Amino acid sequence: MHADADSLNEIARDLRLDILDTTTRAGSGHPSSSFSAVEILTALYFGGILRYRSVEPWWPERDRFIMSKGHAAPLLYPVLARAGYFERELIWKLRQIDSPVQGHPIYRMLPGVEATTGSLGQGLSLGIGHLLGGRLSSLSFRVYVLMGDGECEAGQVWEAAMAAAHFRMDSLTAILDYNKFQETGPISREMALEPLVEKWRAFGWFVDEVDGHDVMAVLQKLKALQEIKGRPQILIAHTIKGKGVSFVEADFTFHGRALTPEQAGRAREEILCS
Ligand SMILES: Cc1ncc(C[n+]2csc(CCOP(=O)(O)OP(=O)(O)O)c2C)c(N)n1
Ligand SMILES: [Mg+2]
Repeated sequence: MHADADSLNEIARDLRLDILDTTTRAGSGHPSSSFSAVEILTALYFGGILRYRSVEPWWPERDRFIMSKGHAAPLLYPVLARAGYFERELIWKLRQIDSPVQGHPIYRMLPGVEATTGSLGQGLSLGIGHLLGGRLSSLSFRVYVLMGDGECEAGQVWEAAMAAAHFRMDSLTAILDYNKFQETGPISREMALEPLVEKWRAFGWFVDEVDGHDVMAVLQKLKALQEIKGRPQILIAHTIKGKGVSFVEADFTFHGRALTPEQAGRAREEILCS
């Protein structure tokens, strides 16, 4: 896929506007968590990292992407629509009763969603399950799992980390949206994760770090990780929760709270000027 910095940054900007507009219209959702991972998903889906066929969503050889931090669904839906999995009109039904675009992604309700997520801590285990299943069927796809840093406070993440290294899963890449905040405050205060690089290394993983808002850097790092043999890899992406809108970046209480129409107007200006 053709991927230059200008076109990817343009996609990232459009995705931020979609997150803003759909959550504001819904009157709820997680805009700041979604803004945080925009460049990561842009690199994965539109930078040529993930192998997928949106017209054939169950293509057995497809790479799997699991949005383990499922509350960032307002980012996943416009990404999947743009990738061609379904009509864009659907994104406006975010969080409506009976709509397939719920507040958290639901497996088999929407093409392109590889796992039901939202209960934090489970996505890495689900990714391992996909890969073990793939081994039984002699399929050689890759699995990418996006996790939050607060999510890494869940014990299941570390059980999965241990298992992936045990099974020598070099087709597994975790990406950590390391925005330093969870729902109720800074990670360092709620449940410190540092030293994070050393922890993942100790669990047998190959670890790299990146500026999670530099889309070309994310792309290059993800490409390089595809060459690592014998070990699962994690890309620790340093991000800013609420990235792109100054007053959301400055206020962690925007977690799980939509912007008002007036705030959204100001946010739109900022995103368009970035
Ligand atoms: C098992 C579980 N516990 C609690 C929650 C409630 N919850 C939703 S989002 C969130 C914070 C997640 O923080 P982080 O993983 O850092 O994601 P961010 O929004 O910062 O990207 C919490 C505690 C949940 N969804 N699942
Ligand atoms: Mg976080």
